Amino acid sequence: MNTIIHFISDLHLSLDKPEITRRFLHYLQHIAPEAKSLYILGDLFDAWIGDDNNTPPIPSIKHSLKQLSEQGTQIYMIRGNRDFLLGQTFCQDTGIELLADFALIELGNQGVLLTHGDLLCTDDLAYQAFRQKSRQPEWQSNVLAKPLWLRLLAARWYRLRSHYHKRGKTQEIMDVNQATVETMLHTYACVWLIHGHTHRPDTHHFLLDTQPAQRIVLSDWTKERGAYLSWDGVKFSEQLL
Ligand SMILES: [Mn+2]
Repeated sequence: MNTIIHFISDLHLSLDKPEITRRFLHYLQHIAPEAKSLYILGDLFDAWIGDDNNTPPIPSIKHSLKQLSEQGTQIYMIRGNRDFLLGQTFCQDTGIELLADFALIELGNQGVLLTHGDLLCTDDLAYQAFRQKSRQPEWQSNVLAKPLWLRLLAARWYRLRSHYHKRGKTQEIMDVNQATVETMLHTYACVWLIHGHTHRPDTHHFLLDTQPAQRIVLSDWTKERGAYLSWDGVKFSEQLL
């Protein structure tokens, strides 16, 4: 029985980074089919302005995702802070199943908590306030009702603004808050956590009460390299592309 499971996040696919799109299409066509399941833990796209946007490179990405799911790899997705507007139409077009912001899965009889990671960065109060506002149905339907050209323009402006805002924030504020990590592990009664978002790939070992716990941070993708975390049924390994 196939027990291989892949995890990826933070590809930030966009028109101006064709190397990453190329690498991702190669991954979907030649590597991901070995996996029983693929979990995409958010920020697959650098910006998602609505499922009605089919400007490049979105059609080729959708096509390869659909091919992969039709070949038998079940694809799950947790939305990130960049692609939180991704909706059911995209999922129907690709065969992806959307998961909640926190999802508990089981690997080798161990509960593993999955999340994008932005909800763990509770020291960034300004971001958390924006997040709360932008998850309201009224806020989202208001945005999605705008014409596509206006949303494309707004996304460019938002990316510039985000770059500008980040410069003023310390590294600590933009990393996860350890107390929040422990609260979530307690809530879901497990000791393993996998997330992305921070672009600080690592495996952190710590004690949750008296139990050994671990937090795996996935790699972001750059022009130079991509990466996926692979579970082979017994252990994890990071594979570079
Ligand atoms: Mn993110």
